[in-house]
Amino acid sequence: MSTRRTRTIVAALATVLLAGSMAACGNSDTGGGDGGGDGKIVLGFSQVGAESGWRTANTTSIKDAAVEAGIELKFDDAQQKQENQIKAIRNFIQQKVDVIAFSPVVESGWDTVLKEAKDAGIPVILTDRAVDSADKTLYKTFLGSDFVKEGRLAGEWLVEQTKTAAGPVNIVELQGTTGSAPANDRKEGFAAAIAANPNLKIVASQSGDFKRADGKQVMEQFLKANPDIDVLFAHNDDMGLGALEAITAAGKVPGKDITIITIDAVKDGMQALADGKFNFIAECSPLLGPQLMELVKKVEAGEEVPARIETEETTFTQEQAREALPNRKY
Ligand code: GYE
Repeated sequence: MSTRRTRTIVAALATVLLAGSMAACGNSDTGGGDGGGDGKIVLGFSQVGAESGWRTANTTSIKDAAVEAGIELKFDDAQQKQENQIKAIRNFIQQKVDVIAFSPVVESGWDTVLKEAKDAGIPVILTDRAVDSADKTLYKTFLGSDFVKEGRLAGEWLVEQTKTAAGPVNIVELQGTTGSAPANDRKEGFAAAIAANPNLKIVASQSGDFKRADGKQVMEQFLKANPDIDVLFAHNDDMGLGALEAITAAGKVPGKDITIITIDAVKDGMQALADGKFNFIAECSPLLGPQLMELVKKVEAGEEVPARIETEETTFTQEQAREALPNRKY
């Protein structure tokens, strides 16, 4: 056989093999779903909304990570409404996506739609926020933070700071979205941490829906009703940032007259902390995208995944915020 002919046969064989392996790879990627068409895994993702800096960073992380992982993302913004999320999930089921992921706006009321996804054979991943469903087989895994711990870390810092306080310490609390896992859990963790100190008193506690404008408005009411507020505990940076405006407008100095503790550690929050307007932040990382895409690939391939995967987080004082801020990604 001539060398030329041998080379042609080898080249032809290689092409066949390559095409074969590509087709095989395409088959495994499409899994059970037929939503993609081009062999990519199709992920339906229902986001809570765009209520905070945390949420914006989370959305960016998820969209970027999907591109990076070669996953086709169908993204829906529920505008903080559970009914919109349920509708989006039903749409994803109808479109036969390969995997559904969502960040449930509140904890309760998901069993019916989760059952529908399960019956359709579409695996569901919870990300960021949890559900209170008793049936744990309705979803594959949860990826997110320990919100109770975040609240506890915030409370423990306050206990330490007020160890030598002479009189009572009056605390107001801006809660996150009513019924949401982070609002329930952060409240619980904070309350548990300060429970043994009877001089630490929560004098008012109300939802600001994790939004800046609501944080401002509720803080205005708090200030009117309570002349002696010593501490604000806000369940996220954005509500704390809104509250800053109300505090300043009331002629008080944030960070001095009123000690401010928040959760998240997004850029604007970290800036307020570095500037001395906030006093302490417990971090909650929104950068869940890359880990989520890994999980999507695994559950789509039918692999076992851990029931709960928690994000590693830290806390920041003013000093630490000044150090960390230049390298902060979000
Ligand atoms: O802390 C808040 C956002 O669910 C952890 O939602 C998330 C929370 C976050 O609106 O800023």
